[in-house]
Amino acid sequence: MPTYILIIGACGQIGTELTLTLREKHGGEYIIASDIREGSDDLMQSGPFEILDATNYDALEEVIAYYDISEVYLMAAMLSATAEKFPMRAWNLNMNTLFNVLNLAKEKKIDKIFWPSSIAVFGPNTPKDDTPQNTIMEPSTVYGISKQSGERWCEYYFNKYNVDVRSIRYPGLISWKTMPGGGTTDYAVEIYHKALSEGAYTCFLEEDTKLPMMFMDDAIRATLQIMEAPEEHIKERSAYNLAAMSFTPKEMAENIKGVLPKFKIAYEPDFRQEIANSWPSSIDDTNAQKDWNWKAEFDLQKTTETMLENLKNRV
Ligand code: AKB
Repeated sequence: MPTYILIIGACGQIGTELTLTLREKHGGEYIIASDIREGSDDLMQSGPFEILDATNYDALEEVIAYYDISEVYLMAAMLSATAEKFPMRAWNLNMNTLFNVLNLAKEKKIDKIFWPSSIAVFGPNTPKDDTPQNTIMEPSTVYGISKQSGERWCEYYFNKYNVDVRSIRYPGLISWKTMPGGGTTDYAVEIYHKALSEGAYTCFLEEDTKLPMMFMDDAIRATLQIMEAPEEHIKERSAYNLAAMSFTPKEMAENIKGVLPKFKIAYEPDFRQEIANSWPSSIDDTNAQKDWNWKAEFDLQKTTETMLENLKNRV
């Protein structure tokens, strides 16, 4: 029997690439994309698409019943920078969509869930370097509080109701197909666009702010890997730490200069600096390596080459 998969938030930064990859792997008709707005042409044309507000339980249940969905990837969320501006909207979106999906699994209407967590679950009192899987968290942002609460609820639904929910703490994600929106790590994508279009970029973080980052291909691979792992291998039912590389805006700019020697960077930190200061610099992902064989393939150099190569004909 084929497995029908629903992606919620399919038009976002991760959702777009995840949908296209899953469609390539399983066939377009089995992967139902959904969002509150329409997405890119390749997404809209490669398989079924539903306009769906996943905070509405009845609407979500209807789509799940109609397509006989068994797996849900819940990628809709308000990210860190936007969430600071709209705390209640962020809380409602990030938590209600998660509860809706968890409750559908509790009711046995779906079998398996992927829900993304983030390095934002950590806070200013967390050890900054090689942040362990289990440590002090105390997030200080609206987004981080919602992600940490979400992790607690995922673990609770697994323990109490045997809901098969799996999660990763994504670092900042870098991709050329879709722009990020409203995050603190967005500079690491904007910089490539501006390097090509204007030869210069003004960064909203200070030059020495080191954050964990990952190229999108690695993030998608990790997502599919954790979802395909045998159930008994998933030992963390909150969310797994996941790492690939860590760098500062200055290091990134130097790296870009290796390809575009005339590139110039300036720094004008704004409110996002405080968010970035509260997050780890690097992440220890030993458990993901051990439990489901995680290994990143993209470092900063490979990321820069791939981004500039793919963006040069688009920007
Ligand atoms: C953000 O910056 O808010 C996100 C994240 C690290 O979860 N990219």
